[in-house]
Parts: sequence; structure tokens; C-alpha cells
Amino acid sequence: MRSSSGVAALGTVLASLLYLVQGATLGGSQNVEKVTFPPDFMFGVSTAAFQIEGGWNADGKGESMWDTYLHKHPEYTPDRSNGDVAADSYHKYKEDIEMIKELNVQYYRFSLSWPRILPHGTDNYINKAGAAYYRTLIEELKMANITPVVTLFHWDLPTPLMDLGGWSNRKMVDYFVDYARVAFDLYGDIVKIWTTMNEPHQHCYNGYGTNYFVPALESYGVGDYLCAHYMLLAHAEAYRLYNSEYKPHQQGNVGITLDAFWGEPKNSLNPDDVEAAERYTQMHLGLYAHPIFSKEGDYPDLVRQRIDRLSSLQNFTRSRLPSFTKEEILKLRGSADFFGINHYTTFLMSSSSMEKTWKVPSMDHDTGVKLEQNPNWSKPGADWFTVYPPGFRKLFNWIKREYGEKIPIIVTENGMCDFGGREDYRRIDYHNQYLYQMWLAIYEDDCNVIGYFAWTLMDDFEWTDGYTVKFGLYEVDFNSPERTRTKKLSAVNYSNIARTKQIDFGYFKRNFTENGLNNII
Ligand SMILES: *[C@@H]1O[C@H](CO)[C@@H](O)[C@H](O)[C@H]1NC(C)=O
Ligand SMILES: *[C@@H]1O[C@H](CO)[C@@H](O)[C@H](O)[C@H]1NC(C)=O
Ligand SMILES: CC(=O)N[C@H]1CO[C@H](CO)[C@@H](O)[C@@H]1O
Repeated sequence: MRSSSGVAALGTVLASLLYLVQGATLGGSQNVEKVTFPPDFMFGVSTAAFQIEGGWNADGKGESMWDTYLHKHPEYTPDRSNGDVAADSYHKYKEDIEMIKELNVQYYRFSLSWPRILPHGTDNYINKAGAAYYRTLIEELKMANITPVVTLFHWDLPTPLMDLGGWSNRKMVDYFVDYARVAFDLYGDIVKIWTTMNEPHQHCYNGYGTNYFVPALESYGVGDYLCAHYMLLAHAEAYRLYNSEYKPHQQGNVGITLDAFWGEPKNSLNPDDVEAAERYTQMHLGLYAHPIFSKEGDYPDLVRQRIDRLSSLQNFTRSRLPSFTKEEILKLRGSADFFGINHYTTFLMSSSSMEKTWKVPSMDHDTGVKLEQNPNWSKPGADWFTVYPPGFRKLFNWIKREYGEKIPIIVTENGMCDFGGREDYRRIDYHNQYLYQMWLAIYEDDCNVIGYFAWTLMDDFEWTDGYTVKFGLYEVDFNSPERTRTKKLSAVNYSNIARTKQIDFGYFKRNFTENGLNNII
């Protein structure tokens, strides 16, 4: 990780060089032929344990809540699938490493399966085979000159802990810190970049506040905030543990990965829509980011006031959003060395006090914002996913405005889903266009973005969508016991970007014309 001032200085030099390069028209008004990133910009690729590993009960692994839930509810996914085998990375990690090498990226972000290492969730018993799996993976990555970026929690909570209420139980803070300590002890000598949590917002909102994700608690407007509160506290405790006991000799960095859709006002001339979009981002990203990255700490005022007021109107004795103590506010404030952000898509936003699909209470009702898709934006795969590259740049600028330009931002996930196929020109275009918007954020807007991780290495288990949508740079044949991996065109092109640190739009346009694909963004 390098200092932000270094990035800014380098940025200025490169930006002035780049303006000398001859332009060619791209899409609309942008005039860019060569878009180059700093030589030490971090290019990587991301995965998550449950989505690729399989080996759900191999060598003493315990069950995660996703294993347990999907075995009980095969109807949860449209293809009645689960993560029992997935891409079988538990057995095929050597092939994964070959692919990562082929991609020319220097970083690989993956997550540890908590129940693979601690089958009961608690640290009284460590599964040696599970611990050894990650040790080998990390050592082989290092031998291949690939820096591991390790996520501690990417949603696969050990079932015994879910049975105690998961993140709605305050005790989870202790259990998470115990698990973090085990991970730092096992791998901290060779892992120098950690993220504690992946997308707590998606996890809490969809899993505790609705039934869209496991554990499907449907504790609308209550469980989602408990989950948020205790995940934040657990993150802070793990960060403080690392700082006091591990950082002095291990010298690594610890961050968190948050997520955000961009909220575009439905009508940018309507102040209500503009306010709605801002409110949405505060309620969904600010709720998690403000306690950690803001100067003053704690939940954003807007979030605190809105949920307090509605809770009181709804006759709750206390707010549905718990409060931090002074000590907790201090513990959380500044508890990250970098800001990990996952971003995929944008919605049009407008103000609404009630929609048919909302419950009262609920986070949707608390937020009071109606989300719609712009029919003009392409929808290449999953229903929730439309392509709007400028939203990416706007999101970086929002983060900079709210939390300043010092904190380094790492895009820990960005990528596109479709329904499969190796000639994935749309995915090439998605990465090119989103990378270009990120480049503008860096060079035109001085946003301190230092890394980009493509989601994802290969086709995987995509939560509610099962295996029906594809995000991979490599295709996986899920009908073959070998789970054969084959590179897509996007893998070739992403590997060129990672190698040259440059986007080649010229190539892209040629191929689009040859294939008769036009105007897909
Ligand atoms: C809250 O209590 C008041 C006074 O008892 C009552 O009029 C109102 O309907 C209650 N509100 C809800 C949402 O139950
Ligand atoms: C979609 O594009 C048409 C034609 O350019 C435009 O009139 C319309 O407002 C656009 N719709 C949205 C929601 O932006
Ligand atoms: C810029 C870039 O990476 N272009 C490559 C994309 O993939 C095609 C097909 O393999 C190559 O021919 C291009 O050179």
C-alpha cells in the first residue's frame, strides 16, 4: 500500500502526459486512445470461498449457514443448486493459480471459510486440514509472485453461530475476534493485506432484513440494524487486535469491503429526487462508512434521526438502530487502513413514503427511496444489473466528498454478469468502460483509488442466482466432474490491461464492428 500523496503526485505527472496522446472517439464525447494507470496500480482478481471452493464437508470442515440452508431449501435457487462442489477450488486451486498467473494480475483476493478452519465457529478446536488448505494456497500464490488479499468473512457463517442468532447476537463480536486471531496467527507471517468483512450492507439488509439472502430472517428494520451494528463492532475489534498485537511485527494492513449501488436522481432537476439519491447512499453506504471513515465517527446524523423518529412514531420504546457508546465510537473511527468498495450497478432514485412491496417497519421504509432501472441502460444478465459506467466515477467522488482524499480506495470487486459464452465482448466493454470512469476519477477528480479487482476469476455460485448467471473471466463447466476451466476473451483482454496498465479501446471497437455488436451500453 502506498501513501496517498505519492499517488496524487504520480497522478499529476501521468495525467499531463496522457493529454498529449492523440484521441479517438469512444462512445460519445470522450476522446481517449490510451488510458494508462500508474505503474504500481494494484490490478487483481477476486473470489469468495463459498462461491468457488466446494468441498463442503471435506476433511473435517463444519457447515456454514449457506450449506445448511440450501440443503434444507433447494428451491431457494432457480436451478436448485448449492455450493457443495461449486468450482471445486478446494481440490483445483493449483489450476486457479495458473489462471491468476495467466491474468498477469499481481493480487488475488479470496476469503477464508470460517467453518473450514473452525468447524464449530469457536476457537477451541482448529481443523488442521482446513487450516493447511489455506496455508498451501497462500504459499503457492507467493511462489507465483501473487500477493494474497484475504477476506475474513464473506458471508459463510458457521451454522452453530447462526443458531445463536448470528450477527444479531452481540456475542458474535467476541467469536469474530477469536476467529480473526486464529487467522492472523496462522497466516499473518505471509498475508499482509486483510479485509475483515465483505459487503456488510448486502449481508445484513438481504439476509437479516429480508429473505433474499441466507439466513432469510425477514426481521425487517430490526435484525438488519442489529447485524450492521455488531458487524461494525466486530470489524473494529479485529482491527484493533491486529494493530496492537500483530501489526508491530507482521506489518500488514487491515481494511473493510463495503458496497454501493450508485443512486442517480430520477430527475436531476427535481430537488426531491436529488435528496432521495443522497439519502439512499447515506442509509446504505454511510451507515457503514461514516462510523469508520468520517472525522466525527458514529452513524450519519441523517440515518440516526430518520430511524429514531420513525421508531418513535411506531411506538418502539427505543430506536431500532442501536447506539454506540463513546468508547465504541472512538474504537470504530479510523479503524481501516484502506476503503474497500464493491460496485456493480446504478439505479434511478426518487422520493417515496410508501411502496406496495415495503413493510413497516423496514429499512426500505426508513430510507423512503424508490429504486427504478433506466430502460435505456443495457441489462446483460441478472435482473438487478444494468450497465451505467459514469455511476462508478460519481461513487468515488461521493466517497471523497464525505471522507476526504487521504484514505486509499481499493475496488475490491467490479465486474459484469451475463448468461454465459466465451466470446464475451460485453464483459470486455464493461471492464473498459468502468476502468475508464475510474481513471477519470483518479486523474480528473483526484480520487485516491489505488487498486482494482475484477469480479471474478471464474464462473461461480452466485447466491440467489445459483449457477444461472456468469461473472467469470474463465468459464467453468459445471456439468463436468472436472469442473473444466476455459478462458473467455475477457480474460485475455483483462490480462493485457493488467500487464500494460493500459486500456486498449482500439481493439475493442474493431471487434465490435466485426461481430456486428453495436450500441450495447
Ligand atoms: C402508537 O400509539 C398511539 C397512541 O397509543 C396510537 O394512536 C398509534 O396508532 C400507534 N401507532 C402505531 C404505528 O401502532
Ligand atoms: C431514454 O432515452 C430516451 C431517448 O434518448 C429519452 O427520451 C428518455 O428520457 C430516456 N429515459 C430515461 C429514463 O432516461
Ligand atoms: C487489448 C486486448 O487485450 N486485446 C485482446 C483481446 O482479446 C483478443 C482475443 O484473444 C486479442 O486478440 C486482443 O489482442
